[in-house]
Formats: sequence, structure tokens, C-alpha cells
Amino acid sequence: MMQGCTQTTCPYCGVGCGVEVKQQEMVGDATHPANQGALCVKGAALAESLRMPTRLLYPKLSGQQVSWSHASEWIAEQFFQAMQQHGTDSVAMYVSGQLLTEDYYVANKLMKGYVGSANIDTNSRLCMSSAVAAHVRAFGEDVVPVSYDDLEHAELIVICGANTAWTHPVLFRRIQQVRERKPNVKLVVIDPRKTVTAEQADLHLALANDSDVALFNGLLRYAIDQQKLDDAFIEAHTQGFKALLEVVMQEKYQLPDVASRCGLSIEALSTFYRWFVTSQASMTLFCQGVNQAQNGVDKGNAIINAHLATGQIGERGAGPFSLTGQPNAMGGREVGGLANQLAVHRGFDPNSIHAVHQFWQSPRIAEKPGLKAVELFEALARGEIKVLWIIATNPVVSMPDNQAVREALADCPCVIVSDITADSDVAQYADLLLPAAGWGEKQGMVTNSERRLSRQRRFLSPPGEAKADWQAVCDVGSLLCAKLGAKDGFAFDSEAAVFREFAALSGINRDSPLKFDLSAYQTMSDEDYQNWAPTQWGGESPYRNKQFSYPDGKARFIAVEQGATGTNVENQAGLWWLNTGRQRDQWHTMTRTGHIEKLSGSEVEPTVYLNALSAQRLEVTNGEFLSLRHAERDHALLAKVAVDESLSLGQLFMSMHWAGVYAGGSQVNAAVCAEVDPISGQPAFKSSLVRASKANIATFGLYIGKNPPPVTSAYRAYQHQDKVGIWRFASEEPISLEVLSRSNSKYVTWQLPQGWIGIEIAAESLSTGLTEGKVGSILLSSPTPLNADYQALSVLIGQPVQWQALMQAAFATRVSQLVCSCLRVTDVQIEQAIAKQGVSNLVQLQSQLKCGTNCGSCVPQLKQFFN
Ligand SMILES: Nc1nc2c(c(=O)[nH]1)N[C@H]1C(S)=C(S)[C@@H](COP(=O)(O)OP(=O)(O)OC[C@H]3O[C@@H](n4cnc5c(=O)[nH]c(N)nc54)[C@H](O)[C@@H]3O)O[C@H]1N2
Ligand SMILES: Nc1nc2c(c(=O)[nH]1)N[C@H]1C(S)=C(S)[C@@H](COP(=O)(O)OP(=O)(O)OC[C@H]3O[C@@H](n4cnc5c(=O)[nH]c(N)nc54)[C@H](O)[C@@H]3O)O[C@H]1N2
Ligand code: SF4
Ligand SMILES: [Mo]
Repeated sequence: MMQGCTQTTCPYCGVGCGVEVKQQEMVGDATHPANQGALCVKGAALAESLRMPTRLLYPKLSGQQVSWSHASEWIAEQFFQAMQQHGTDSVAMYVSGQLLTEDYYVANKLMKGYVGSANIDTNSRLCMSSAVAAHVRAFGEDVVPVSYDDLEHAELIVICGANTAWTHPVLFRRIQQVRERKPNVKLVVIDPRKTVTAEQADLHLALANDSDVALFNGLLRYAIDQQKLDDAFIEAHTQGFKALLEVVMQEKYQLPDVASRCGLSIEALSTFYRWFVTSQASMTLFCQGVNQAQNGVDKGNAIINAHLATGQIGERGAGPFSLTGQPNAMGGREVGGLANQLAVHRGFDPNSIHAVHQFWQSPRIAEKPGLKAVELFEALARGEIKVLWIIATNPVVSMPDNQAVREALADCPCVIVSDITADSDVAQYADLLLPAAGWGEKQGMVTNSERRLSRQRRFLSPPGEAKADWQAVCDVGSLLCAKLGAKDGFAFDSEAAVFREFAALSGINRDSPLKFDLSAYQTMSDEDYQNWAPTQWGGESPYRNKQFSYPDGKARFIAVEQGATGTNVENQAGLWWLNTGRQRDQWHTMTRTGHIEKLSGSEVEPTVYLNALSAQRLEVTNGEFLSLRHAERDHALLAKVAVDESLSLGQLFMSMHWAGVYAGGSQVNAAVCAEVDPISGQPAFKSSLVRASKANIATFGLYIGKNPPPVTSAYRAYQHQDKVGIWRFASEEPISLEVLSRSNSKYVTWQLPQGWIGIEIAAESLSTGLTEGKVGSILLSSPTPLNADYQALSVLIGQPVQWQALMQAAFATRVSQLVCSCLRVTDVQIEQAIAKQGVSNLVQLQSQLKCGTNCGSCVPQLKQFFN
């Protein structure tokens, strides 16, 4: 690590927290406006994230190490040949909201200005594209009209389709702090699940899947009936109200009809409506429960409509607030890295095409939108894409119908993957694998949810030959320019130089109604770039003056209708609604967080949650397995059952994370074959119809040791611990003791009524015999679900065999769940403190067990113990 203190930005979620890296520790940056010193559990584990066991160090072509110059030349030649032989649209890039702005800018320039195709799309298609489209329709530009500080002024905070306590924890903590200071501020959560976020709300609306448009149209109707519209605002600053009025005056948007469509009580729904229309300042925060739907764009516009009609926008503490998922999803949108945008908030109209082309002075320019992510992989499957470069995303896990994505990649003649690890699932499909410099080793700019640009700064040297993504792209860009006989458009000598050019390009918006314009920074010195302090474009509220981004300055109402979309399980005999999302302690496909012990305990294996009645109907109980498959696909996945009353009947929930070495066989997107929103192309990850059936498991197993278990099985999950790993397995075939006789190690075994136990005697103590031999690994196997205390068992490794402790841990009566990851406090410890030590509130609990006193991400869960 370099000397002194580096101020940088967290590489996970779109809150965009500042991080201070000191010699020995990483802490929240108290001067950063996004977090004022706070970090969540993932941010607090950033130092551990750097100790990644499987970094990719050198470029590898067909598995063989090659030099960077060879690799770059190879890519440029592949691009050039495909462009010549199959046309420019046969080349594509699939990039990521986790790239830095500079990486994104040069990738976009390469594709749209030099290849001459807009076939560059990003994982933000899976994440933010519905919100982008809703913004563009309503405001004329993709602008988030509020700031985090607005939360301090809101009277009502609505969280719709987001589990903010887990996914944007530092922002949620801020909301809770506001409510502690101002108890009149109300929180409403709209989510079909009773999430940890919903548990904290004054009102939770557990709506039916994808019924959000009905709910918000109903709000408008209520505002009309109660004469709570802001007529002056509608008149002066909007267009299109009449068409919307016609929609919401239909009978189906009356309160009782909406309540029935959404599956809510009239009382709960009218309480929300009353709070909204009487509040002086309401904010509606939304995320994937809104965006990832077949009607995701309409949902976004339904929310925006409600704010426009009541004049709750542009004022302090009021407005719709699309939360960005990834650290630089917003920066990618600014650059224009979505296939349906050209650059800097411009689309494919003739003026924009001309202006961008003029600025780049490039040999070509893309003149039409390219393929959106799902279309891109479909074109790949049809063989239309000959060369695909994937950077900083793991689509074989994260795309819907990921088996089809795998097959398409396997058939593509030329796949290039840039990643930080060779262990990511997509790396297995690379013809050429490029080692990328990761967080802390590269630098550049990121923009968070509130349009604030912050710097990620370098404080480590990249390992091996790992290289920053922008440099890898520029190297190829320069070589391609030479092949095209064009002037080198990629001769940047630093990130700062890339950023200045990007800032200058955004100057084409100066004389337009668009708000996005960074041209003030086009001549910024290297030093100013290096010393950049977090800065918002558009200021606190870009629409404070009520001048929206359409040429006439007016916002547009969109007359959205609640369609038949949504997973109406009752009408689909034998099918179940599979809802998917995130866990508190993991990041996406686990490549960066799966190897961190502290983060591995909150969901230890692929788990499918369902309520007791659903479980009864499927004839499963806790610890058994469900086999899930999409209604129209053959491949099935196995996940462990956990009964969870936060879900409604017929609804299953699984996290999106399980992948790679952790549980490659249980990837949820094998069963999620989502429809896409027709406007944004964003997949409806939250509403799949699946077949679910009890898996007939003959052997349930747990293995604790330093190396993988000597057992093969259809289901296998790995939980990383620093000293010994934990593997859980399940097999439809019985696994008998004999498997151990095939292993090279010496095992001592016991057959018990509950199953059998095998203890491997560590090689170094073999000669001493069982009584003094040390435990090398432990294997438990049982015909019924195991209830083993893996933490207690791990402690026995390396110790002389302790029979009683072993039995107690192997067949525990109750297995504890980790609640506080930082201080390793479990639910059992908390319950004991409450029952036996008279702890009766959060403060007492925190002083007794210290849980929730480090990052605070578990505080919402701790509060549940006192509800
Ligand atoms: N811990 C953690 N935090 C993260 C990430 C991570 O991987 N791990 N990833 C980041 C990224 S990229 C993103 S995009 C964000 C996502 O952040 P969120 O959107 O907050 O998280 P999700 O869990 O995907 O889904 C949110 C909720 O939508 C609900 N939902 C499902 N269907 C509907 C519906 O029809 N209507 C409504 N109103 N709600 C519905 C689900 O029940 C779920 O609770 O998180 C970011 N933060
Ligand atoms: N079922 C279901 N599926 C979903 C979702 C859902 O809610 N449900 N959510 C969707 C959403 S919102 C999102 S954002 C996506 C996320 O899905 P992905 O983007 O596929 O997930 P990540 O694991 O973040 O992938 C990032 C990859 O980049 C690598 N990497 C990390 N840093 C760098 C770097 O600096 N350079 C390079 N070149 N590589 C790097 C990592 O090792 C990893 O392989 O998943 C989507 N898929
Ligand atoms: S809330 Fe957590 S994950 Fe998100 S930026 Fe802040 S520290 Fe990082
Ligand atoms: Mo996302």
C-alpha cells in the first residue's frame, strides 16, 4: 500500500460512499457528502476484498499466456476482419456500470465512432434502463431531480420496489436518522415481500406482483377526487394531463378496484394516498421492483406522474428518486454507453449524430441504436455477432435464461473477457482473457445516484500485468485506427486526459435544453483532476426552476395503464411466482465478496424462501430441497428450503448471487427466463413463473476441511472461511461410507442412527493413532436434513478428536444464524440476551453484545427482535 491517506469511493452500490484508505485501515470518509463517514457491511470489508485468492495476472489466449501487445493486436485484427467480412454490426461490446467513466467513454467512442456500430450495451440494461426511459419520457432527459439532502426536508418517504436497508444501507441509515430526529416523517414501503426495510415502515403495502401502475394511477385518481391536484403547476409546467385524466377516470382506478387489483386493503391503500396528497413534500425512492418488470418504464412514469400532478417535484424534499444500483451506472448513462444512446445524453437524431461525429472527427459514426443486452445475446446465438468483448460483468450468471447465454458464448468464434479473476463464470468462455486492474489499482471518476461525481483513486500497484480497462481499450483503439487509416483517436496519456475530452464533448449540450454539461472541466489540469472534490452536476435540484429538459421546458405526463402484466399465480395451475433480488452481505455474482469470511455467514448456501402454507402445498420443510425450473425450460436448479413468513402464498424468493465456485449449479437465472420491457428492454427478473417440486434427496451432507470434499453430488455449495472451507452437498443417490475408502486420506467413521460421520485424521498426526490424532476434516452425511453447527465444527479442526463436542455440533438442536457480520453475533445469542439477561431495547443489546455498533447494516434486523 502507498503511504499516507487516499480518499476514494466505494466500488459497490450507487450510494457512492467516500472511503479513506490509511496505511493499515479503511474507514468511511467523514468529508464525503454521500456518507459523512458511514460505511455499510460491504464497505467495511473492503480491505478483505483486496485479498482475492484467484487474481488473473496475465493475458491468456486459448489458455496460453501471451503479451499485452500480442493480445491487443489480436483483438484489433479480429475487430477489423469482422467489420470487413461481416459488417460493422458483427462486432459488439458488453460492458458494465462498474466501469469508471473513463473506461466507459473510450469503449463507447471505440464502438460508435470507429467500429461504427452502436452494438455496445451494458449490464445497466438489466438495472437502470427502465428508469432512464421513464426520465427521458417525462423530463426530456435522463435526470434524477433530487439529492440525498432532500431526505432531510421530506415529510413522507416512500420506498417502492427496493430493499434499501440491505441494498443502499448507508442511505437507509440516513432515512432512519431523519425519522429519529423528526418522528412525524413517515415511511411507506411498497414491496410484495415484508423485507427488513418494510419492517421499519409506518405502513407496508405488500402489493401483488407488478401492480404498481394501478397503485399510482389510483393515487392520482384519489388526488383528483380529493381536489388535491396542483392545477397551477400542471398548467404552467406540464403537458399531456388530459390524456392521463381520461385513463385514471376509468372505473378500474377507483379506490376499491385498485385495492382489489393490488391485493391490498382499502384502509391501508387510502392511508397511503391520504399521506401522499396531504404531505407538503414527498419523495418516492424506487429501484428494481419497479425497473425490472415488463411494465418497468410505465411504473417509473406512474410514479413521476403522481409527483408532477401534485407539484411534488423541484421543491425541497420532494420528487421521484430512482436509486442507482452500481457505483457508476450513472456515469455510464452520462457517457452514453447504452445501445440506444449515442453519447452525453444524446440519442440518434441527425443533429446529435452530426455533433458527436464532428467532435470525434472519427472515420465512422453509428447512426442507429444498437442491440440491447437481451437482443445482443439472441443475435449472438443466431451467429450474427462474430466478435464480442465483455468487460466487468458476468452475463452467464446475471442474464436471464443464462443457459442460453452460455450456449451462445460457447458457439461465438471470438469472445474476449476482461476480468480481475479467471474464476468468474464468464471467464470460462473467453478465447482471450484480459487481466484487469481492480478497485484500488486503477483510477477515474464515478457518478452516484444523486449525480455526484467522485474520484476512485489508486493506492495499490496492479498485480502481475493487470491493466486498467481504459488503457486496454485505448491500446486496441489505436491499433484499429491504424488499420482503418484513421488518425489515432485513443492517444490518451492519462485518465485525466480522457475525462477532459469527455467533459469537452458534453459541451455540445451547452446551447440545448439538456442539463448535462461538464464542459466547465474540459481544461481542468491534471492536478485539479487529482484533487477533485465530490461535485454534483445539475446542482441539488436541476429542476428547481421548473424548466424541464424538453425544448418547451415542460414535463410530460405519460398516460400509463395497468396491463395484465404480473405473475398471477392463481391462474397458472402448478406454477409458482419466483421473485429474485439481493442479500445484505453479498455483491452480485460473488467474485468480489464470496471469499470474504465476514460476509459469508448471512446466507450460507442457495436458499429458496417461501411461506409455511406454500411449503405445506409443496410438501417440503426447512432444510429440504426444491427443484426449480422455468415453465418452458428443461434445466432445473436445486435450492434449500427456508420457511419465511415475509412472503405471500405462491411466492418464492431467491437471491441472484449464487455462482461460480460458491454454487455454480444453483444459479437462479437458469429458471428466470424473463420477458423484457418493450421500451427499455430491461428483463422482468422479479416475475418468473416456475415449476417447483420437492427434490428427492437421499443424502444431505456437510464437509469441513481445507480441500474440497471427496464426494461428487448434483448439489454443492461452498462457504469460504479463512482457516477451513465449508461445503454443503446433497445427492439424489445415496452416498455411502464407501466413498471414503476411495480417498487417499485415513478416515475414522461412525455409523449412527442419524447418518454417518467421517473424521479424517490429519496426515501429520497419523502415526499417533485416533486418540491423539488431530482432526483434518469432518464429513457428515444423513438421509434427513442436517442440523449441524458449522461454526462449532470448524473449531474442532486441527484439535484432537473430542467426541462429545463433535456429536453436539453435528446434530445440533438449533443452528444459529449470523445477524451482525462485523462482530459475529447470532440470533441465538441475541435471543438469550433478551430472555436471560433482561435486555429490552436496542441500546441495551448493543452495549451488551456490541452487535450493530460497527457498520450498523444489521440495525434494522436487530430492531425486529423488539417488535
Ligand atoms: N447487498 C447488496 N447491495 C446491492 C447490490 C448487491 O448485489 N448486494 N447490488 C446493487 C445493484 S446493482 C442494484 S440494481 C440494487 C438493487 O436494489 P433493490 O432494488 O433494492 O434490491 P432487489 O433485492 O433487487 O429488489 C428490490 C425489491 O423489489 C421487490 N419487488 C419484486 N416485485 C415487485 C413489484 O412488482 N413491485 C414492487 N413495488 N416491488 C417488487 C422485491 O421483493 C425486492 O424486495 O442494489 C445495489 N446494492
Ligand atoms: N435474477 C436476477 N438477475 C439479476 C438481477 C436480479 O435482481 N435478479 N439484477 C441484475 C442487475 S440490477 C445487475 S446490475 C446485474 C449484475 O450482474 P453482473 O454485472 O454480471 O455481476 P458482477 O458480479 O458485478 O460482475 C462483475 C464482473 O466484473 C469483474 N470485475 C470487478 N472489477 C472489475 C474491473 O475493474 N474491471 C474488469 N474488467 N472486471 C472487473 C468481477 O470479477 C465480475 O466477474 O445482475 C442482473 N441480474
Ligand atoms: S452503502 Fe455500502 S456498498 Fe453502498 S457505497 Fe456505501 S459503503 Fe459502499
Ligand atoms: Mo444493478
